[in-house]
Amino acid sequence: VVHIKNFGYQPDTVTVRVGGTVTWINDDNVDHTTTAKSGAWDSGTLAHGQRFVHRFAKAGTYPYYCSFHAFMTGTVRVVG
Ligand SMILES: [Cu+2]
Repeated sequence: VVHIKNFGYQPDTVTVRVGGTVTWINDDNVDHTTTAKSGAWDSGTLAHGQRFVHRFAKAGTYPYYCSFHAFMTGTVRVVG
């Protein structure tokens, strides 16, 4: 689980197995997103308390950001 808090992703790097999921939860009182740089996923707007789940089917390194606050970045590492 990645918490979106104080305009950051906590933790900002997570590692999951192929087929695993990552859940993001927005703990801020500001809208955020989790948006893959590759386009592999886009949560759309997450208001306070909302969550988004994505399943990773392929190994790789997936950088992502917040489409409202480009300085917010994180990485998902998917390992076989
Ligand atoms: Cu944001």
